[in-house]
Amino acid sequence: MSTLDEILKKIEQAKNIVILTHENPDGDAMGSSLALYQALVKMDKDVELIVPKYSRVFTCLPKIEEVKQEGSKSEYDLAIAVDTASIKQLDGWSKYFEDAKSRIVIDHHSSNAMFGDVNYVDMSSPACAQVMYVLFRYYEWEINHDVGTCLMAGIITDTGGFQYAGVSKETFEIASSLLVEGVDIAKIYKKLLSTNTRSSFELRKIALDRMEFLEDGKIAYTYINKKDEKKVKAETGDHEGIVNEGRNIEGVEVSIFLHEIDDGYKVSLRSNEYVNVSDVCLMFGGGGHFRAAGVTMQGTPKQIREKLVGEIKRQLK
Ligand SMILES: [Mn+2]
Repeated sequence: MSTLDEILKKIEQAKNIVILTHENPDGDAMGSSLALYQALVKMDKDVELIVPKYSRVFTCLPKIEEVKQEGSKSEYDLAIAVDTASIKQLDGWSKYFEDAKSRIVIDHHSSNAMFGDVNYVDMSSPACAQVMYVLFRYYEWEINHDVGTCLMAGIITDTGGFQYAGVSKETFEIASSLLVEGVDIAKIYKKLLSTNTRSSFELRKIALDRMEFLEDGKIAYTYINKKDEKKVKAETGDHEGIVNEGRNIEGVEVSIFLHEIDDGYKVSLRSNEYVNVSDVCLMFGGGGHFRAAGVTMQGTPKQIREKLVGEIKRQLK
């Protein structure tokens, strides 16, 4: 039996299902999990999509009002993790995954730990939403306007509006078929990629002001801490995208962005051409993609910066 058939069988056998995605969910995490959620509801499953915290920019997504902060059950027949590379990324809600009778992982991260009983991971896909689209087509699940909008949201955000490596002919074919379904690509683009909340703008200002260039300008580095966030009254997700500012500067190969969390700093790394930032993050227990990866580290921003630069330097030309 193919992996896709195995997944369908597990879904058909389950009465209740929980869908989970990674902490600090991005548009791909939200879009692909919401699309899957709608398909399972349509199959008359007792399904819950649990996302404890997400940015309010995602309130524009269809069915977002049905997302739960907490599960209603202690044990589910089936748990499906979407766009999530490791159990660690399920943070405080990994128990729903671990305690489920059966576990499925649907993802596109090259660093995926294959932590499910069945894992469908297409590392060549630029977004989990593209993987999800393949599932929808294979199972002949209906892609209506709402589902299409969620899938498109995932593809647009994870590809930075079709600009990152990994975008293929297939990506544009999917976009084209969703466009035919009436999905408003321009509107999703504007809402999710080119609209900033005021507090996220203020946070960005602080981060940009603090940006330093290291190793002959090949590394851009900046951070924000809890004090900054308090000052601008930042909300969940307001720091999203700051890491791209450094990467977009001429001559920069790697952009480092640190964001303070309860137990240290969440590190985001982006590269432009040849540095494998997933390898750098793996050294410290994280991971991701070749040109986009993350890890949580302890210490002061300066200490973390030194550790990261030491690793990155080995790959710089
Ligand atoms: Mn993704």
